[in-house]
Amino acid sequence: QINEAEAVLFSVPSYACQRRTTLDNCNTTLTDALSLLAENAELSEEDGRGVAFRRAAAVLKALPVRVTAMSQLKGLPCLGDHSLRVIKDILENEASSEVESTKHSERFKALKVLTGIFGVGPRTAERWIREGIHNLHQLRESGVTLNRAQQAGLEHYDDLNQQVTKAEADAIAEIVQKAVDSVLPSAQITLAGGFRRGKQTGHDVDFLITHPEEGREVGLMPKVVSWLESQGFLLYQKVTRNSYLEVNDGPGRPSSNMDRFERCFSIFKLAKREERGTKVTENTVKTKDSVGAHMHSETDQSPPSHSHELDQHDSTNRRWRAVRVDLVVSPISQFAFALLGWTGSKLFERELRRWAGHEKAMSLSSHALYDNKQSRYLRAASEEEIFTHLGLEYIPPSERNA
Ligand code: TTP
Ligand code: MN
Ligand code: MN
Ligand code: MN
Repeated sequence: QINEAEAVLFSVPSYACQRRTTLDNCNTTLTDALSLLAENAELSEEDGRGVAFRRAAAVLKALPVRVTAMSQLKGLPCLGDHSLRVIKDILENEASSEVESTKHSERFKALKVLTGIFGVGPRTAERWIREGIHNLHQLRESGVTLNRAQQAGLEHYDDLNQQVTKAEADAIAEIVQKAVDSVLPSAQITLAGGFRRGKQTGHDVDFLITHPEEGREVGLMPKVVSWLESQGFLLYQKVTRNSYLEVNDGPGRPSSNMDRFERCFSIFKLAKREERGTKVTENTVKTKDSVGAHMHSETDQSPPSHSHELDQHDSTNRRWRAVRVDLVVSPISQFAFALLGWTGSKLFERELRRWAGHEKAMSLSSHALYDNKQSRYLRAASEEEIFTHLGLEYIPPSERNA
C-alpha cells in the first residue's frame, strides 16, 4: 500500500521524443484502456482526441513503475481531465465504464472489423455501417463495389489480421534481399517499422531500400516488384511513384509531412516455416512438393499453381500465408531521414515533428530537415545527426516505443 505522502514523483519530459520508451511497460492495463479510446477516436475521425489519448498512454508507458494511486501522477505532462478520469476509474473499480461500453458497442466492433480489411479506412467503414453493413458476411452479401486493394484485403482477411512474427519478417527480408540483389547488386535493404524497434510481432513488415551511389536507386522499385511477381511472391502490389521533385511548393521547404518516396504496398505470399527451409536459396532447388512462394525457374517441372483455389479456403492445409509488406525506396542523401521516419512509433514520429516545429522552428519530414531561421536544409548522414540538429538526446530505435 503506497502512502500518498511517500508516493514517488517522476519527472517526465512532455515530448515523447525526449523520453526513452522501451517495450517493457508496467502499466499495460491503463495504456490498453487509453489506447482503445484513442483507437475509437481515430476510427471516428476525431484525430485530436485520438492524439490526446495516445500522448497520455505514452506518458504511462515511460514510467518505471506500475501506477497504483492517482497521487503518483502529480506533475506528469499530457494527462488531460478525460484521461485522468479513465485512469481513476480503473484504479478504483478495476475497469473503466467508458472503455468497457466502447469496447462492446456495435459501432466500435463494426468499425474494427471493417477497417481490419486492408484498403478500408474509417470513412469507408463509416459509410458501410450507415448502409447497414456491420460484418464481413454482410459486406460479402451487400454487393458493394470493392477496389482491388479491398478485394485482396477481404480475400486474405484472416491471414492479414494474424500477427507477423519476427521469424516471418526475417524470411521476408531474405526474399526482398534476393530481389534487390537480382536487379541491382549493392543496393541495400533495411528493416524498419516495429521490428526495428525490437518488437517480436507486427501487423506488417517495413523495408527501406537504397543504394550507396546517389541516383542508382532511380527506377528500382518497378524492377524489384517485377522480380518478386515473376517468382510468385506477390498476392497484391500497388506502387506509388515518387513525386517529391514534381511537387512545386516554391523555393525551399516541403509543404507537408507527406512522404513522397517511391513505395509499394504489397501482400506477400510467404511459404510456411516447414516449407521454407532455412534459406531462401533452398527454395529454388525444391520442386515436386513445393507450392506457393517458392521460386521456380522457367524450366521448373512443377510451377506453384496447382491447388491455390482449394488452398485458399482451408488455411490449415495451406502451405503459405499472406503477409503485408511495405517497401520504400530512398536516395542515399535522404536515407537517414527516411529511416528515422519509417522506424516509428507513429506517436514518436508525430512528436519529433511537433518538437521540430514548435521548439526549434524547423520542419522535419521523411526526406529532410529544414531550418526556418537559417532558411536552409540541414544535412544528415545518420539518425544521430538528426537528433543533434534537433537539440535532442539520441534515442535508439528500441527506446522509441512511445
Ligand atoms: P506501421 O507499419 O504502420 O507501424 P509499425 O511498424 O510501427 O507497427 P506494426 O507492427 O503494427 O506494423 O508504420 C511504420 C512506420 O512507417 C511508422 O512510423 C509510420 C511510418 N510511415 C508510414 O506508415 N507512412 C508514411 O507515409 C510515412 C512517411 C511513414
Ligand atoms: Mn510495420
Ligand atoms: Mn500499425
Ligand atoms: Mn507499414
